Amino acid sequence: TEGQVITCKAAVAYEPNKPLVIEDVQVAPPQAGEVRIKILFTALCHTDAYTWSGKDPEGLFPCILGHEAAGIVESVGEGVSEVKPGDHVIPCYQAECRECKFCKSGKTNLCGKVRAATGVGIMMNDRKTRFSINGKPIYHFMGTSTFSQYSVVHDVSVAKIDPSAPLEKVCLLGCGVPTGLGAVWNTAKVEPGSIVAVFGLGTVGLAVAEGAKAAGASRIIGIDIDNNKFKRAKDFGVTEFINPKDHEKPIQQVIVDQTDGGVDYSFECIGNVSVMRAALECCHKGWGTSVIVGVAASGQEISTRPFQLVTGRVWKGTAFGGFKSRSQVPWLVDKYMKKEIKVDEYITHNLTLGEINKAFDLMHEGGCLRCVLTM
Ligand code: NAD
Ligand code: AHE
Ligand code: ZN
Repeated sequence: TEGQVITCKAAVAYEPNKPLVIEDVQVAPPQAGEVRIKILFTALCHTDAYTWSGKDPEGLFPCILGHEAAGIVESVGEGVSEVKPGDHVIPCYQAECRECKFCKSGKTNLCGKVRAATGVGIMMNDRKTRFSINGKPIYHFMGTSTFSQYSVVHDVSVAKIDPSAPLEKVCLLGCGVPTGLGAVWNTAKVEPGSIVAVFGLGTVGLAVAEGAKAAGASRIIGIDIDNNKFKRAKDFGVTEFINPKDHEKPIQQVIVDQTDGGVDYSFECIGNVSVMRAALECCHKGWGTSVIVGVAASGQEISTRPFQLVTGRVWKGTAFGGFKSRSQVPWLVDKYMKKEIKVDEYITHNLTLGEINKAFDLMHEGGCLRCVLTM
């Protein structure tokens, strides 16, 4: 198949919120600096639902969504040296070129090399897409487009992993689990004994709890409006639960009252700007740090009294948990293989690519964490 157009199945999003359509899609061969991957398993992340909803200013239609996956390299374009056909890989929406201003700064995991192209659904080389249906182009998404049996990505967006790792599990290391763990370890740098609050107990929030437990947090307060999330949360390290619906007072007040003035660290893992405010305001005066992980819709803005920051609270954000993707995803896979981090426990459902609309429905039902699709 090397050098040839491949026709395969993919789930195409034609319009916001309209059911995805399984189509025969033509996938062009990889050009210079590109890699064509046979995607074997993909999970769904809340961010896919967000872009599908039409609220993402970078959302373009028609497109192929999906960014939490694992597969095997089918072929590589000119000049690609770090991966070869047959390598087991995880596509990374957050690239790492090791050469740009961002990569060299040592201060961030963001990479500037291909971001302008991935934000507008095209490939850098010729500013076109590699997906089409009968000659009509289909946009890429986040530089990954994993809801397709084959996808073309930039070489700086491919992490080569241990070939003995089970791809049907480690696909989760493409987004949600690293994001939560890294928010705690890299962005907040939670210390032993800390009191932590996690808003939203989906995969990202539970990974925050898991990371906080590993960091030695003394209390991990989980907040969610879905009581179904509470049962499982204990296994991930949550020590106490609060459902804001059970309280009349604002949730930040409830937490401040229960923690002698507030938490050391809080994490917003929902994408709701009023919860972001509550997450900041439940932090302890003088040092409490709140990390925004959730992605909020276009037009939404955060607000608080500046006094909250004047009196020492810190507001931060994180993308992919601050992990450098190509360097650290393989390390996370190794940690999983050594049973040092959970992955299997986040997978509550398994379906096939053909059942993808059902998988999105599940996401909005109580209790679902990750649904992994077999391609
Ligand atoms: P999810 O839908 O599985 O989990 C969200 C949880 O929040 C659910 O359990 C839901 O019941 C709960 N929730 C909703 N509204 C609430 C409220 N008002 N108060 C308390 N709980 C509430 O989502 P996920 O896949 O875990 O992703 C979480 C968020 O993180 C999303 O916004 C996603 O887009 C974002 N995300 C960001 C990054 C990043 O790099 N920054 C990476 C992955 C995901
Ligand atoms: N296009 C969106 C931005 C969405 C966003 O913030 N994405 C996160 C990853 S979410 C994964 O589930 C991210 O990595 N952001 C940094 C970046 O470079 O995109 C919007 O709202 O504009
Ligand atoms: Zn994601």
